[in-house]
Amino acid sequence: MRLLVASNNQGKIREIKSILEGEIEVLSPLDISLDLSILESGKTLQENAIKKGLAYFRHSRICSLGEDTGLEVEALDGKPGVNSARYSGSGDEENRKKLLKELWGRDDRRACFRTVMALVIQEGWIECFEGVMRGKISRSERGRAGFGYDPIFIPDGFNKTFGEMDCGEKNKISHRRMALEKVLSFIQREWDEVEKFCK
Ligand code: ITT
Repeated sequence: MRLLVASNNQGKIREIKSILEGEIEVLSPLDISLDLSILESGKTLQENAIKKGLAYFRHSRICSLGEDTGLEVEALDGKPGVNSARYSGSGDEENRKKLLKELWGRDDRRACFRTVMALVIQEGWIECFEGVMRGKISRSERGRAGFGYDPIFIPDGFNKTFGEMDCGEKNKISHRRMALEKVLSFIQREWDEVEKFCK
């Protein structure tokens, strides 16, 4: 089966390719020379995931996986959430700085990463899956691995940030891994129907 990752985020694509290695042939937009820019205007992660998945499917006719991820911080009433990519109005580094500043002096640092994936099998057949990783926001940046908010997120059960883990370690436990396991078991369960569209 071939699956197109409907994303321009190279960090995400790397992780998805690595998690699905040996199971599914994963393509990135670059692999098929597709250059799309999708406006993430949805109010929910699911809306945005579907929007991305559908847009890539319509341009490629290849089964596509849209993904939208948000970091939800308890003390900020779930923000930045669906606006995580645009939190500071600038890039990843500014986003992390802004979040650390907002939480400065606060003891409640609980947060979670939530990923919603939309598997677009054909026009009119879309399946959504969610993965959640709970943890807390560190007091400062630690580690350079990963991408996005990884250097300031400590997953539950660990004393280090995702930024301090090698990618194999993050990929074993992450929100993305949990959502992808659901995607895989759906495809295996429904293979007789799915293969008609996704081979
Ligand atoms: P696409 O829409 O092209 O997929 P994006 O970077 O806009 O790329 P999201 O909207 O899903 O993707 O990401 C929201 C933000 O959360 C963005 O700043 C990401 O860098 C960050 N992010 C997503 N997954 C992450 C992860 O596993 N670890 C750390 N940060 C992550």
